[in-house]
Amino acid sequence: MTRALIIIDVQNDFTEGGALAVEGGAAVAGAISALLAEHPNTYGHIFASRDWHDAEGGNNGHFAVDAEPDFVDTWPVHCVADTAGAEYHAALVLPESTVHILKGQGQPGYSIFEGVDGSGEKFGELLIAAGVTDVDLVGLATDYCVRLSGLDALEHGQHVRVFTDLVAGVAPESSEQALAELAHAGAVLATSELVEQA
Ligand code: VGL
Repeated sequence: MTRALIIIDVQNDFTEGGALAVEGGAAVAGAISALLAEHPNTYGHIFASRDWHDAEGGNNGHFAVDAEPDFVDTWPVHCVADTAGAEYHAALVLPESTVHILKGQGQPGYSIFEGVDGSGEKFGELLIAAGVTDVDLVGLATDYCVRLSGLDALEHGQHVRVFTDLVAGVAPESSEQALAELAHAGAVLATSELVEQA
C-alpha cells in the first residue's frame, strides 16, 4: 500500500478575504500544515493542486462574464494564473517534495485529475508512476473540487479517505451532500486523527 496526501486548492481566493471565499478555508490551511508538521514521515507522496484560470475568456463558461454568478456553475473571477489570489494560502506550509498540480487553464477544471505538473504530466499518470494505491483527500471546496477529485480518484481505482476536519465547502447543504455522495461511491469519511491508521 502506498498512500499519498492530496491537498486541493488551498488558495487565497478560496479563503477568507478572497474572491470566492469559503468559510473556514484559512483554518483548513493551518490545520493541514499542523498535520504535516506532526506527521512528517507519514506521506511518501504529497500532491497539492491550484486552480489556475486564464484571465481572459471566461474559462469555458466558468467565470460569470457580464452576469451574476450562480455559485453552482458560474463563479466570480477567481484564481487567475500568476495573481495573488491563485497563490497558496500563507498558512499552508508544504514540504519541499510536494508535487504541484495546476488545473483550470481555459476550463472549469474542478478535479485534480484534469491537472498537470510543471512538465505537463497528467496527475493520474503521476499517481500511477508513484505506485500510489491510497489517497487521503483534504482542501477546498468540499462541494466542488474536493468532491469531483474524490469521485475521480475512486474511478481511477484508488482507495480514498476524506478527512472531514480538513475540508471546507461553499455551502453547508451541498457540502453534506458531497460527503454523502463520496461515501456512497466508496470513500471512507474519517477525521485526520486516523492519519496513522491503515
Ligand atoms: C472551486 C468553485 C469554483 C473549488 C473552484 O476549488 O472547489 N469551487 N471553482
